[in-house]
Amino acid sequence: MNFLKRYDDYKEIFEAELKKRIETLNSSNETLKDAMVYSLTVGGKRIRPVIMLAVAELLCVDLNKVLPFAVAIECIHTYSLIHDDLPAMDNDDLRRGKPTNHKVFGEAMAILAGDALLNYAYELILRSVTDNNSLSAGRLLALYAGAFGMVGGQALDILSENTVKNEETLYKIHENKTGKLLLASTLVPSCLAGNAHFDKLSEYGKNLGLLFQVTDDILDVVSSTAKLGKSINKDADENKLTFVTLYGLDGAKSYADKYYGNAKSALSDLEDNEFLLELLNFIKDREY
Ligand code: GRG
Repeated sequence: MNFLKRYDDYKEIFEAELKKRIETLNSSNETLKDAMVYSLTVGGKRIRPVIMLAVAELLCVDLNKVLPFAVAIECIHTYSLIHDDLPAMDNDDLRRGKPTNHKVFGEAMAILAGDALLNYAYELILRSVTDNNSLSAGRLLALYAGAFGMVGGQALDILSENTVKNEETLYKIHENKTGKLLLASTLVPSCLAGNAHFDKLSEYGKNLGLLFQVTDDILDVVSSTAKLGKSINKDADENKLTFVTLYGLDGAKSYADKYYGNAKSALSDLEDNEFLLELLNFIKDREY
């Protein structure tokens, strides 16, 4: 199997669907639409939609059923990055190598573009609910994106800044802030297939999320702005709780190995698992 070719194939299917959705996106004014489309199309790995399409294929779910959820999760991810970059949060000027949304459109429009992308995600999901399986897929995504998941993790991250420095908090922040959307990428297709291999995909998705975050923490120290497309060394500068600030670089690398191993074992007896196993190497060895 050629992993990168297959990744690009999934990405291409996703980009075609996204383009179609953008063409028919309704907005009462062009500036707001431009701000939404700017961040949706400014680049990015599209890893969450790619995971969804790959798991859907493994579970024999019709790709047309999962594609609205793939666009929805990328809209949710994009809104979270726009809001995370705002002065009130991480205050970043660069994202994906380009000026952040508020640098181009101003703070107020960036907040509204994020809000509109989140609402659009649920509009797409609600339009594709046709049975109990698609209903439970939508419910899971909403739960994992909100206070119980990504937003809850972001809140804990902000509340712990400069104060709390322990393993339990670190794990809780990352399990939620980054982990829950990645976990949703593996579980939405399972829900669409009537909870097929739910436990295995859950174990895989949780560990993949932690692997993704520990790699992100490592890259903040060892990479460059040119490669990452965003500022580096922010975690230490801002006294953030990360795998590197808590355990040092070597300690963080050991955690990456642990989560990699756990994710791999979770899928060991699943047929056609090659792409999802190779994806773990892609995440661990990524440079951006
Ligand atoms: C503001 C509600 C709210 C939540 C923000 C996701 C998030 C929560 C903040 C982003 C902070 C951050 C950089 C977390 C590290 C992991 C992460 C989500 C990285 C960015 O995701 P990628 O690498 O980005 O998938 P691309 O650009 O490839 O889409």
